[in-house]
Amino acid sequence: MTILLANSRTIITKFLKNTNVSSFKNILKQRCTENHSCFHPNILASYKTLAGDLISGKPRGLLASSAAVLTFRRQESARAEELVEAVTYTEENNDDDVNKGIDFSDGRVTFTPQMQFISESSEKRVPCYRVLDDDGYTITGSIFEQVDEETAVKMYKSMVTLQIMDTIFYEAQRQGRLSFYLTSSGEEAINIATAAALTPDDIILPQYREPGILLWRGFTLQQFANQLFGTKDGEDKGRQMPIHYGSKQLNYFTISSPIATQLPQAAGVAYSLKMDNKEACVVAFMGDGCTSDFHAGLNFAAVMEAPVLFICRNNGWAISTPTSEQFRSDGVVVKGQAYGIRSMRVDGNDTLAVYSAIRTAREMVIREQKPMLVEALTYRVGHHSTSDDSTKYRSTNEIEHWKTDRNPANKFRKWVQKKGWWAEEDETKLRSSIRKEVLSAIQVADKTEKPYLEDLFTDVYDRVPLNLREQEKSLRETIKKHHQDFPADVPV
Ligand SMILES: Cc1ncc(C[n+]2csc(CCOP(=O)(O)OP(=O)(O)O)c2C)c(N)n1
Repeated sequence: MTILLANSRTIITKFLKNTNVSSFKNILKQRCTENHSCFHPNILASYKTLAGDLISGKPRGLLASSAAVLTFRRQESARAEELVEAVTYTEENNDDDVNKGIDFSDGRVTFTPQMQFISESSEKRVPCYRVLDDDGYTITGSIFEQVDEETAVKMYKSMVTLQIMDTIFYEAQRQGRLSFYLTSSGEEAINIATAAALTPDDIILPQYREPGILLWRGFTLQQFANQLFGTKDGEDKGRQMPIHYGSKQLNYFTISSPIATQLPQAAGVAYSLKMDNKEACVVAFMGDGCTSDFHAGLNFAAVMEAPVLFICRNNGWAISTPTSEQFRSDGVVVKGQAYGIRSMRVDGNDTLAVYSAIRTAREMVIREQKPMLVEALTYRVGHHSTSDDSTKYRSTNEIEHWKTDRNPANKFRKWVQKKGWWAEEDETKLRSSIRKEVLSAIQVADKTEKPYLEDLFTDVYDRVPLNLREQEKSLRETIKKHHQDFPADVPV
């Protein structure tokens, strides 16, 4: 799993020169940690097939002469297909002049007499790493990190807590008690399994659908409620929209509304960890919708060799934009190689797979001091936010299928139950106690005072600058004039 996508060009090139599998194993061995077996038979088999094809295949893109190129016509689409070669070029021509190549600024590039175009897609899609089948059994031969009882139960409880918190806060918004909310429904595994696979020193740059990391790290339900209700006790003192959580103490950057903001920032934060020789990495989350804007972040991280783990929650939709209108590539995973970033694809609804993938990826990022990209395939079960009605652009059958048949928490529960670590009575007890806790947090937040008006102007600068003092004065005058339009519960 860890090696399948790793620097595949280098590996394949070496493999072509070392066609027997045992020497290939040695090449892989150099790139593996001692703790992780990389020799899954399927992985070796797929490399063997791939290399076999490459060795035996004649270069299909070879044109007899340049004259043929000139007479080539657009409508000859079948011929055009012949010009498109697989991503890896063959090196069959032994002509010294041709093979001398050119020493380009970033390394040597060989010449080829073949006119080849890189295919826009490979025949096979990148497979998705999975450990648990739909019934919660581990798939035979799957390689994964063992999870002990205490961790597994904490993971399951956190997934349920996230679900209950989402249901109640969502309802509170519908009742008009909150101005905005957004759920993580369907993405509980990515939230919690990632959180469990990291250490508290890893710095999170979230998008907005990852409150589970905060929950795992000890952010209380009261703290969530305080932020959502904009109380004086909220970490941000009511200065952010609901769900824009942040916690300095828990190494969780405050969420930014403009999407993809966090990605170049992540490269910078990770570079600072590198300079300080920290045994930690940055984990930057994004949705598939961010990939239109992620160039700066990924490229910056790649060239600076910043230890940042980019996790793309590919949940199929960016509000009403389906992934088919977001990109034409094989999802997000393949984009990594174009940036020189190792990447892998995981089933985002499989808690054990996400946990194992993120633990392994994290270790690689820190040990090699390089970024990595993980694409987690999942589905946004809820509406984008309380400002959206997703039934206007997708079918209820589709939503229902993911909500029930592919529910990540249900699947993980099956596994935990089979282990004998969880029972029906535990479920009933847990659900009722979390429900009470969330409702009580809402009650407290509802009654807590809003932050003082002056808090709007503090905390950014050591001493409040003149322009902000002027703005405060002007605001106070406006409130005096139009006090009926100003919220009565904000102490002036
Ligand atoms: C720069 C920017 N452009 C557009 C928006 C409006 N917007 C908010 S969320 C969103 C969709 C993001 O989708 P995705 O990244 O897939 O995350 P998901 O909501 O699916 O988790 C858009 C377009 C924004 N907030 N910022």
